[in-house]
Amino acid sequence: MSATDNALGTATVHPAWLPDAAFAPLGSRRVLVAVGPDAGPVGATVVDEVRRATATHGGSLTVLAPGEALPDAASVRSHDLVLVVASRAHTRGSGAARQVPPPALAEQPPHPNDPLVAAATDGALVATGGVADFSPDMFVRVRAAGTTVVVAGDATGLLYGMHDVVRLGETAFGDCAIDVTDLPVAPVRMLDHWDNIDVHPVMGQVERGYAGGSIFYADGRVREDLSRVAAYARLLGSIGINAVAINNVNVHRTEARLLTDGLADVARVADLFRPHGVRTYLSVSFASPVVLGGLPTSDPADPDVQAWWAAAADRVYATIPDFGGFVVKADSEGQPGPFAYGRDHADGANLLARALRPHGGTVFWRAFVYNHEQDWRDRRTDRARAAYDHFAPLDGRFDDNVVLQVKYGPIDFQTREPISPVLAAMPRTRLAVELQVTQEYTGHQKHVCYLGPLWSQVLGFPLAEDATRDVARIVSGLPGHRDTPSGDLPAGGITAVSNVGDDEFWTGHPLAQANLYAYGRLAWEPEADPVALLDEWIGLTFPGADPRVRETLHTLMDHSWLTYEAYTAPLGVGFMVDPGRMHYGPNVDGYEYSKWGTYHFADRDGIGVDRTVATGTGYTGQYPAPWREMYEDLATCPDELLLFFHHVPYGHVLHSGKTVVQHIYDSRADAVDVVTSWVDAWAALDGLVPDRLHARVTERLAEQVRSATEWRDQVRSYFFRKSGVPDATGRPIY
Ligand code: GCV
Repeated sequence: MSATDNALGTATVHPAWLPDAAFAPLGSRRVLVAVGPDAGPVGATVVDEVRRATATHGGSLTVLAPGEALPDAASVRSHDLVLVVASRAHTRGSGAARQVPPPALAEQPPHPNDPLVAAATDGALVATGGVADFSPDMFVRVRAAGTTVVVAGDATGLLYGMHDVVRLGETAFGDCAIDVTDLPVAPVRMLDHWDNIDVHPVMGQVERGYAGGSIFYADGRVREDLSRVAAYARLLGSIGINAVAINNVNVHRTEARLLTDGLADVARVADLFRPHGVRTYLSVSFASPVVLGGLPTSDPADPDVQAWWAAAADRVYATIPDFGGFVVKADSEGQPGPFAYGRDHADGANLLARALRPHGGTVFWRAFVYNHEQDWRDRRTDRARAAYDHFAPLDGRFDDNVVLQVKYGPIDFQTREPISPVLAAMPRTRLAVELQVTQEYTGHQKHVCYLGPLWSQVLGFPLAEDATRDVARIVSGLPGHRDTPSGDLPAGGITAVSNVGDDEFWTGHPLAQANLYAYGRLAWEPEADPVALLDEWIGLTFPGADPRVRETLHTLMDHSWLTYEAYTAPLGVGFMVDPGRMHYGPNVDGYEYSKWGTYHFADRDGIGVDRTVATGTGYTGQYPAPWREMYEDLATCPDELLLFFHHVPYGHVLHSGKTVVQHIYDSRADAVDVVTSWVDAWAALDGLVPDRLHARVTERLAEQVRSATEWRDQVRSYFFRKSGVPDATGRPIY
């Protein structure tokens, strides 16, 4: 089978989760689309998608143009699917409406499509007043007397509702289809690209990118042919992503100019994202007034600096009226920031926010600020403490168009970290949690590592308000105790670093597409079951495949994050990756004597970092109850985070009943056995999935087995040599 090959036998771009065949159930139906007078480019996308699907699969499309006379009820109901934009009475923050009934609604003038909704749903929606209650992006799907009806308050809601029908497939047209009201929890669902225009001598074209070159840039400029961006925008719109930052947060000289000379090119990119409901953002350099404007300073208090940013923002919005805003990495890993002028990060962020404010733009200001020039001999400085120490005192000082973007853990996207306490410490600040879809620390898209379960744990972690308010609720402005009125809690969003490049399969490892898919779906619905989302991805990506495909992919992927964790750094200690190979492969002491501040402190007696208040760095004290007490106490600290919080002897007995060192020995060896078993399981799918895809995964699995074996042998041998404790199972150690 060679579904990715065209007639000439050469590679085409893989369709990811939107192959034509996934549209067959919708495309074989009689579909009526009524997009309303203000549907704009997103409304046109809905029409185009349905046109393409019905042309491919033999259905039919009726488009009801704005102002056109409404057909009678019988002809409306002769359609199998009606997609309609109806009235939207108010614009509540998204998320909030999922949990809290909307307030009483003011009288609204009737929308031209409301009678159509009444006809299509046989009066069901209008009778309940349902169509009046839409918030942005929301849709309602009902099944009424043989017709499936999707009603949305705006065109993006309709796009999301249409893709919901695609995901459901035949089920959407069955009489047991369940009526749903759906809307995203987080208002902003963003992807950040760490793409450079110039190929960076160390980091390459895409920093921490493992899928080829950039889809945006080639040969030192924005690509002429942006067709990959258009296809990417379609993928993102289908999973509810609504914001994309198109350049690296490490803003180098050429990329800084996107804000000025490059605006026409940014506009070309924004034109491609817009029809899919995605707003474009730029990463900008805090030093822009100096670097681009020729000013002597970038001090936030300087009136010329303020005027420079205001003029820069004016030019951006004159070119791209729906521009999203800026992403900023300041005073971090060498990037310029307000500290140089004796200002703090609220001063810095507000400077940019005030320039964007007249245009409705937002600053995503990153909290990833720490000392990367630390002396490893200095045992009091703890990198984990840094973001909280810098930002928690600033709560309440940020303007309301600033979102503070906080990595999910206190260090740096490790396979296992505790949740950042910053997310609980700033109730008067709009917060976004930052995840990493690109697999910097999780196998560089050479290893199968499905991250949905990790993100699900992060978003569902009940960090605040006596463990009632989880991370998703914090970043979405939802209260913890379900009976508490929401009031005006600040909402930021969910953001992540993309894993996409110009690779034929988008993500290098074809199975890493599932991470991009799951990220978008979890950002929409954080409570979704990540394994169910994986199943959804399998169904869309391999429509009509032999059942063994689904089964095998679950075998490989469901627990692959835990398997990856089990052969790499143990019990939450983190890192142990090789700095010389861009964080790929094992190097137990790779960061032990460096300036970056992420250590394990293993000696002949024990391992781990003492971050307790009683005897360590005091980091546990940054958490609210009950987490502070739980992490502080060795007896209650969870095994998987033990070495993040405590330094313990190798003979310390875990809750699992094993000693620390025997756990290290066993789980590394067992995990490699698991990975090795995947090779045969995958080989059995030869002929059942596209040939090129099968070959690519086969090649990557071979590397995963090699690399996991290297991890196993180095980590086991390292700890045997340090501790002198033999492996009770007698398996080989070197
Ligand atoms: C874009 C880590 C990565 C860097 C990245 C940085 C960040 O340190 O290794 O490549 O820089 O995080 O998130 O800014």
